[in-house]
Amino acid sequence: MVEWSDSERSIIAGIFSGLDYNDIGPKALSRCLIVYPWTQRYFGAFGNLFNAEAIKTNPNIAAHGVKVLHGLDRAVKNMDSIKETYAELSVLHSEKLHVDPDNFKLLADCLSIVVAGKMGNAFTPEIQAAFQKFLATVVSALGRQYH
Ligand code: HEG
Repeated sequence: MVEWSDSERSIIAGIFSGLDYNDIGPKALSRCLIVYPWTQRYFGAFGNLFNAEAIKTNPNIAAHGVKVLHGLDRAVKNMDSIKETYAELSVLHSEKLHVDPDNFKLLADCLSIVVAGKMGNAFTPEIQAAFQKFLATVVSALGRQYH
């Protein structure tokens, strides 16, 4: 099990309490689809993804970006049982959605970049270290039910 220090816990709680999900979620997901275009294949039913502008203004993508952040919220609230918390979501991504688990890392990296851009100088190495550890734990948990 991943161990969290008090400082890491408060950093993670602090980052998420300051996040505007409706802004950050859509930006992180659309960035992932633009930077890594092969990730678009899972969103064929989401409408126009023709170019970067279309992706950034697609309301279905925006809504899904918000949904992903709410999904992360569950890990923030269950820091000591992230693996269990995501067991079902991992099965869904594996068996129903057939999402390649490498993509979790790509989306996590895009989220880091968007959060870093938003926080500016406040995104110190210490804050980044805790955030990367959190995201790595999430990525690992989401990839857990693949076989
Ligand atoms: Mg996934 C559905 C969370 C990465 C593609 N994703 C969902 C749902 C949640 C979620 C909460 C809704 C589940 C439900 O309906 O019960 N996703 C989530 C997280 C992360 C992630 C927390 C990683 C940080 N997802 C991810 C990636 C892809 C992807 C990288 C593809 C590149 N997710 C995906 C698709 C759906 C979900 C295609 C179904 C969307 C729909 O049809 O509405």
